[in-house]
Amino acid sequence: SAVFNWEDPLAAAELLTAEELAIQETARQYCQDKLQPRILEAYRNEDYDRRILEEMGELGLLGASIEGYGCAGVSTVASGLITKEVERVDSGYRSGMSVQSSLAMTGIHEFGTEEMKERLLPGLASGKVSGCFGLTEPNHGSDPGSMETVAREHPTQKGVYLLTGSKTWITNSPIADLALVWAKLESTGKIRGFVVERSKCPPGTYETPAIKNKTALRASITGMIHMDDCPVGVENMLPDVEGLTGPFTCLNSARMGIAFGSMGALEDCLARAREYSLERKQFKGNPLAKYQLIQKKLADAATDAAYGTLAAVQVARLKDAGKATPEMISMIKRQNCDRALQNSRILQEVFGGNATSDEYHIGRHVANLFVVQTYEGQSDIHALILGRAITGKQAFV
Ligand code: TGC
Ligand code: FAD
Repeated sequence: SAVFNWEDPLAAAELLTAEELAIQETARQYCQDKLQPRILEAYRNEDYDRRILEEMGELGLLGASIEGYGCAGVSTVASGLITKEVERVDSGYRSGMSVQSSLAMTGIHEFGTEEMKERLLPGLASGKVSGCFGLTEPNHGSDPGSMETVAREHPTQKGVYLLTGSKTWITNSPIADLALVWAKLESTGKIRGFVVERSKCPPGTYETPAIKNKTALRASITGMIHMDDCPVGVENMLPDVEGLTGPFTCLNSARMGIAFGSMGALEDCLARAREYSLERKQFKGNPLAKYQLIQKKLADAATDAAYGTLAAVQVARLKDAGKATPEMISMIKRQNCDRALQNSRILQEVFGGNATSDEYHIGRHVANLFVVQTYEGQSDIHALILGRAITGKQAFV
């Protein structure tokens, strides 16, 4: 007979294939055995271990939903479950994976030439080559369509573009071997994607200073990209896309990952708060878990995690069936990030003063989830995307 499982209250596992469950288990084992023991020191020291990408590559976790080119070719659901397991440990580790897989690899896979895919994707899939994604600029975050970075044709060298401009808040930029950078073509004013390979940039044309002393996502390295007439050959310009459709197609994939990932972080907060509340006693030897107000906090978090996971699985299935729309992805990215952030803040209260110690992990998730709610389209921006779809009225401008 059916049994209630607080870790999967609405039995989302019933919706998964045996292969998807096996992939999730592989990812979970890796994350719990190899990532969890590293996270405290990484977060304290603001240190991202570059080897993590190679470890993930060896397990087939990078670009996992891509077919061929050294990638695993699994379902969007399986890929989401991998993301969920990584973010159960830390949103910063998931960030490092997202920019490699969903942003850099997806862009090259969707819009690159066959030659480009064969040249670049296997290295990225193995994690031996690291990638990042440069869209946001110092003056243009929520409104990337106003970007100032330009690509102009080299005055004398045919087939070469010169990129000039700055990108900021770029995950992995200081360590990335290549960057998928979005710039406006000077001749047309249209946004195009360029793969900038660090090793091919002359000194002084491409700099990637780190942004230090972050208050969140400290186990992920973040930086800027400054380009000053940085030469990029036409063979590294994505040929098949023009305009914001390019970066947003990559973002559809990454936002889907975040919808799953944020639920992993929330589930970790819930499991830790539950355990703490069972052990901690206040007032006549009663565990906190016995008090109604504590139980409500746990019930709310379990409910939101269960609903959010079901919604993510549904939209991922629709994506594989070719029936998902960007608005659906906006809805689950927004809702799951909002609920993860809100519940993690409430669950933090269960720990009392101990929440202040990083050894209880909850404060780290809370700080991280603020960023997760902000990047890849801040929550209110997704509300406006949905509002536009519901009313037909544009609120941005
Ligand atoms: P809008 O008029 O809406 O659209 C312009 C063109 O783009 C197309 N498009 C999409 N295509 C595919 N998928 C989507 N989701 C799309 N959304 C829009 C659209 O069809 C149109 O095409 P065309 O051919 O007609 O030109 O453009 P807008 O300028 O009004 O956009 C406004 C808005 C708010 C929707 C958009 O700019 C937005 O989403 N802003 C949020 C910015 C954002 O998400 N930045 C993310 C940066 S990357 C990042 O944060 C990585 S963190 C990674 C990590 O560490 O995990
Ligand atoms: P702004 O656009 O200035 O927005 C500030 C506030 O105003 C937000 O709350 C926003 O919702 C609100 N707002 C803006 N416009 C409107 C409006 N029309 N109506 C109502 N409210 C509005 N970017 C990349 O390209 N690549 C990366 O790898 C990457 N990694 C990141 C890693 C970290 C740690 C962080 C913090 C950010 C990263 N980003 C990355 C950037 C991220 O995508 C942006 O920070 C985000 O899109 C928001 O842009 P902004 O910070 O410029 O905020």
